[in-house]
Amino acid sequence: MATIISGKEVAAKVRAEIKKDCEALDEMGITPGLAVIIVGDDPASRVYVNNKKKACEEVGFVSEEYALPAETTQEELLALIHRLNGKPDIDGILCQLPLPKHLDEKAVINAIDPTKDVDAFHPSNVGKIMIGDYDFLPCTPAGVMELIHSAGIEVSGKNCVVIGRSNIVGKPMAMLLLHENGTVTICHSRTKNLKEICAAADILVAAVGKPKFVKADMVKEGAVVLDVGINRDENGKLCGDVDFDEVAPKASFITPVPGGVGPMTIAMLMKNTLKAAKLQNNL
Ligand code: BQF
Repeated sequence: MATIISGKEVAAKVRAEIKKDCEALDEMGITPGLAVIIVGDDPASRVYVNNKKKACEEVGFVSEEYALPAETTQEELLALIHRLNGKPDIDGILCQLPLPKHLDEKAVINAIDPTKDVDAFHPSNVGKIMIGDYDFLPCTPAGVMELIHSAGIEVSGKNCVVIGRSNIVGKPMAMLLLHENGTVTICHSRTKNLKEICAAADILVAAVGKPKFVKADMVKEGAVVLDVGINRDENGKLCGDVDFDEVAPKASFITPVPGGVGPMTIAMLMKNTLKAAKLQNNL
């Protein structure tokens, strides 16, 4: 039976360390500030934005919410971002995704000052990650790596399989595992023999976006299983991309949903915001 890695607990430790750092900045008259933009009223996005604001409050950052109506134009949204780029008390800027479909996500990401890009979605930050010389790591992959480290798991030389190839999770996740000398395979909707490839993984990261997609026959005995998914099951209950009840008995380590990768995503956002505040102040 697997050891459950509690993202909830690890995230609380990370936030406590950030809070200490923030108190040290406070003595220099610096308070990290995060601007969170939300467009429209998607209920999941509302929950995520609230989680981010609450975390800011806990660690001692100032957060500013910019809640824009769903009808906001591209020009209005870009104008807000430009204003925040020039606002000295704002160190980090994020625009909650997905955006209503009349808005251009790529243009929005490109508009954010890379030194304030705490999601690390701007092409210049993505490029830096690829080289291994970065200021910010994307929050979810960084959170997964922290969970791996917290459990004392060695990545070097391991067979790592990432299911999912999004720009936000799958691709950067593969890159971070590669930086730690994992042998990395990325699987996706066109992958042949997905089951066999997953079943050969020592470290399996599920970022598919399908409830309980990973079944016991896709997991090697003793594998480490990290579940990035946030879905609702047939009863409307939160569940991951991994069928936890089936897979947990086979795995050596597994992350739950909720309380696994999710809280780490938020903790890593705080880490990036702290870093951004240090960068803005030449520290
Ligand atoms: C937990 C996200 C998909 C698309 C856009 C804690 C979060 C989630 C779960 C959270 C997510 C997912 C976020 C738990 C932020 C993670 O206890 O299990 C926190 O707030 N997340 C987001 O901002 O955008 C998303 C998933």
